Amino acid sequence: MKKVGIVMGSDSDLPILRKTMDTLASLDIPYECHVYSAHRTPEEARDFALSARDNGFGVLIAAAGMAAHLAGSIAANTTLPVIGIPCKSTCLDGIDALLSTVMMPSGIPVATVAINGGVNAALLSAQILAVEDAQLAQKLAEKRAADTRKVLEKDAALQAELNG
Ligand code: RP5
Repeated sequence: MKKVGIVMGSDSDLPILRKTMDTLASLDIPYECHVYSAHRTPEEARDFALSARDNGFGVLIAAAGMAAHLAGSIAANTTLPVIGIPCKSTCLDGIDALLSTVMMPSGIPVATVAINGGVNAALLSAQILAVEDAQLAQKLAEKRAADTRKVLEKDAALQAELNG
Protein backbone atom coordinates (compact mmCIF):
# COMPACT_ATOMS: atom_id res chain seq x y z
CA MET A 1 0.00 0.00 0.00
CA LYS A 2 1.18 3.55 -0.69
CA LYS A 3 2.14 5.61 2.37
CA VAL A 4 0.46 8.80 3.57
CA GLY A 5 2.90 11.66 4.06
CA ILE A 6 2.06 14.08 6.87
CA VAL A 7 3.81 17.44 7.15
CA MET A 8 3.14 20.06 9.80
CA GLY A 9 4.45 23.61 9.93
CA SER A 10 5.43 23.43 13.60
CA ASP A 11 5.49 20.89 16.38
CA SER A 12 2.86 23.09 18.03
CA ASP A 13 0.47 21.58 15.44
CA LEU A 14 1.18 18.06 16.70
CA PRO A 15 -1.97 17.57 18.85
CA ILE A 16 -4.08 17.89 15.69
CA LEU A 17 -1.85 15.52 13.71
CA ARG A 18 -1.90 12.92 16.49
CA LYS A 19 -5.57 12.41 15.61
CA THR A 20 -4.55 11.99 11.97
CA MET A 21 -1.91 9.42 12.85
CA ASP A 22 -4.22 7.54 15.24
CA THR A 23 -6.91 7.32 12.55
CA LEU A 24 -4.46 6.08 9.92
CA ALA A 25 -3.06 3.52 12.36
CA SER A 26 -6.59 2.27 13.14
CA LEU A 27 -6.94 1.50 9.41
CA ASP A 28 -3.45 -0.09 9.15
CA ILE A 29 -2.32 2.61 6.71
CA PRO A 30 1.44 3.28 6.69
CA TYR A 31 2.49 6.90 7.17
CA GLU A 32 5.45 9.19 7.77
CA CYS A 33 5.17 12.42 9.71
CA HIS A 34 7.54 15.43 9.52
CA VAL A 35 7.86 19.01 10.71
CA TYR A 36 8.67 21.18 7.68
CA SER A 37 7.59 24.78 7.32
CA ALA A 38 6.82 26.64 4.10
CA HIS A 39 8.49 29.70 5.63
CA ARG A 40 11.11 28.42 8.09
CA THR A 41 12.37 25.40 6.12
CA PRO A 42 11.22 26.05 2.54
CA GLU A 43 13.93 23.88 0.95
CA GLU A 44 13.11 20.81 3.06
CA ALA A 45 9.38 21.21 2.39
CA ARG A 46 10.08 21.51 -1.34
CA ASP A 47 12.42 18.50 -1.41
CA PHE A 48 9.87 16.39 0.48
CA ALA A 49 7.15 17.22 -2.04
CA LEU A 50 9.38 16.77 -5.09
CA SER A 51 10.51 13.30 -3.98
CA ALA A 52 7.23 12.11 -2.44
CA ARG A 53 5.98 10.04 -5.38
CA ASP A 54 9.34 8.30 -5.83
CA ASN A 55 9.46 7.66 -2.08
CA GLY A 56 6.25 5.60 -2.09
CA PHE A 57 3.67 8.15 -0.98
CA GLY A 58 0.16 8.11 -2.45
CA VAL A 59 -1.36 11.10 -0.66
CA LEU A 60 0.11 14.03 1.28
CA ILE A 61 -1.45 15.84 4.24
CA ALA A 62 -0.14 19.31 5.12
CA ALA A 63 -1.16 21.12 8.30
CA ALA A 64 -0.31 24.68 9.26
CA GLY A 65 -1.64 27.66 11.14
CA MET A 66 -1.55 31.43 10.69
CA ALA A 67 -0.43 32.40 7.12
CA ALA A 68 -0.74 28.73 6.18
CA HIS A 69 1.09 28.35 2.89
CA LEU A 70 2.42 24.86 3.57
CA ALA A 71 -0.28 22.82 1.80
CA GLY A 72 -0.17 25.11 -1.23
CA SER A 73 3.60 25.03 -1.47
CA ILE A 74 3.64 21.24 -1.14
CA ALA A 75 0.94 20.99 -3.83
CA ALA A 76 2.99 23.23 -6.12
CA ASN A 77 5.78 20.65 -6.11
CA THR A 78 3.87 17.38 -6.63
CA THR A 79 0.96 15.96 -8.60
CA LEU A 80 0.01 13.67 -5.71
CA PRO A 81 -3.28 14.64 -4.06
CA VAL A 82 -2.68 17.11 -1.21
CA ILE A 83 -5.03 17.52 1.73
CA GLY A 84 -4.72 20.72 3.75
CA ILE A 85 -5.55 21.07 7.43
CA PRO A 86 -5.91 24.67 8.58
CA CYS A 87 -4.79 24.82 12.23
CA LYS A 88 -6.28 27.17 14.78
CA SER A 89 -3.69 29.45 16.36
CA THR A 90 -4.00 32.08 19.05
CA CYS A 91 -5.26 34.81 16.69
CA LEU A 92 -8.30 34.85 14.38
CA ASP A 93 -9.58 31.41 15.46
CA GLY A 94 -8.03 29.63 12.46
CA ILE A 95 -9.87 31.68 9.84
CA ASP A 96 -6.47 32.98 8.72
CA ALA A 97 -5.22 29.44 8.09
CA LEU A 98 -8.52 28.32 6.56
CA LEU A 99 -8.46 31.04 3.92
CA SER A 100 -4.73 30.64 3.27
CA THR A 101 -5.17 26.90 2.72
CA VAL A 102 -8.44 26.76 0.81
CA MET A 103 -8.12 29.70 -1.59
CA MET A 104 -5.74 28.07 -4.05
CA PRO A 105 -5.43 29.40 -7.61
CA SER A 106 -6.66 27.25 -10.50
CA GLY A 107 -4.13 24.61 -11.45
CA ILE A 108 -2.80 23.75 -7.99
CA PRO A 109 -5.59 22.12 -5.95
CA VAL A 110 -5.56 21.53 -2.20
CA ALA A 111 -8.44 19.51 -0.71
CA THR A 112 -9.02 21.49 2.47
CA VAL A 113 -10.73 19.94 5.48
CA ALA A 114 -12.20 21.79 8.46
CA ILE A 115 -10.12 23.88 10.86
CA ASN A 116 -8.26 21.33 13.04
CA GLY A 117 -9.83 18.55 10.93
CA GLY A 118 -7.16 15.96 11.64
CA VAL A 119 -9.51 12.97 11.61
CA ASN A 120 -11.19 13.86 8.33
CA ALA A 121 -7.82 14.46 6.68
CA ALA A 122 -6.87 10.89 7.56
CA LEU A 123 -10.21 9.52 6.38
CA LEU A 124 -10.06 11.43 3.10
CA SER A 125 -6.55 10.15 2.46
CA ALA A 126 -7.80 6.63 3.22
CA GLN A 127 -10.69 7.06 0.79
CA ILE A 128 -8.27 8.18 -1.94
CA LEU A 129 -6.07 5.11 -1.37
CA ALA A 130 -9.17 2.90 -1.22
CA VAL A 131 -10.07 3.73 -4.84
CA GLU A 132 -7.60 1.00 -5.82
CA ASP A 133 -7.73 -1.08 -2.60
CA ALA A 134 -10.86 -3.14 -1.96
CA GLN A 135 -9.67 -4.32 1.48
CA LEU A 136 -9.20 -0.74 2.66
CA ALA A 137 -12.59 0.21 1.19
CA GLN A 138 -14.14 -2.58 3.27
CA LYS A 139 -12.43 -1.28 6.44
CA LEU A 140 -13.80 2.19 5.74
CA ALA A 141 -17.31 0.80 5.25
CA GLU A 142 -17.06 -1.08 8.55
CA LYS A 143 -15.89 2.07 10.33
CA ARG A 144 -18.85 4.01 8.90
CA ALA A 145 -21.24 1.29 10.09
CA ALA A 146 -19.68 1.28 13.58
CA ASP A 147 -19.93 5.08 13.79
CA THR A 148 -23.60 4.87 12.74
CA ARG A 149 -24.31 2.29 15.44
CA LYS A 150 -22.71 4.55 18.09
CA VAL A 151 -25.01 7.46 17.17
CA LEU A 152 -28.11 5.24 17.20
CA GLU A 153 -27.11 3.86 20.61
CA LYS A 154 -26.84 7.44 21.90
CA ASP A 155 -30.27 8.22 20.48
CA ALA A 156 -31.73 5.12 22.14
CA ALA A 157 -30.18 6.17 25.48
CA LEU A 158 -31.60 9.69 25.10
CA GLN A 159 -35.06 8.39 24.23
CA ALA A 160 -34.95 6.10 27.29
CA GLU A 161 -33.98 9.04 29.53
CA LEU A 162 -36.63 11.41 28.10
CA ASN A 163 -39.51 8.97 27.71
CA GLY A 164 -38.82 6.44 30.43
C1 RP5 B 1 2.63 27.91 11.47
O1 RP5 B 1 2.68 28.84 12.48
C2 RP5 B 1 2.61 26.57 12.14
O2 RP5 B 1 1.97 25.61 11.35
C3 RP5 B 1 1.88 26.83 13.43
O3 RP5 B 1 0.49 26.50 13.32
C4 RP5 B 1 2.02 28.35 13.61
C5 RP5 B 1 2.77 28.72 14.85
O4 RP5 B 1 4.01 28.06 14.88
P1 RP5 B 1 4.93 28.13 16.19
O5 RP5 B 1 5.27 29.56 16.40
O6 RP5 B 1 4.11 27.55 17.32
O7 RP5 B 1 6.13 27.27 15.88
O8 RP5 B 1 3.70 28.01 10.60
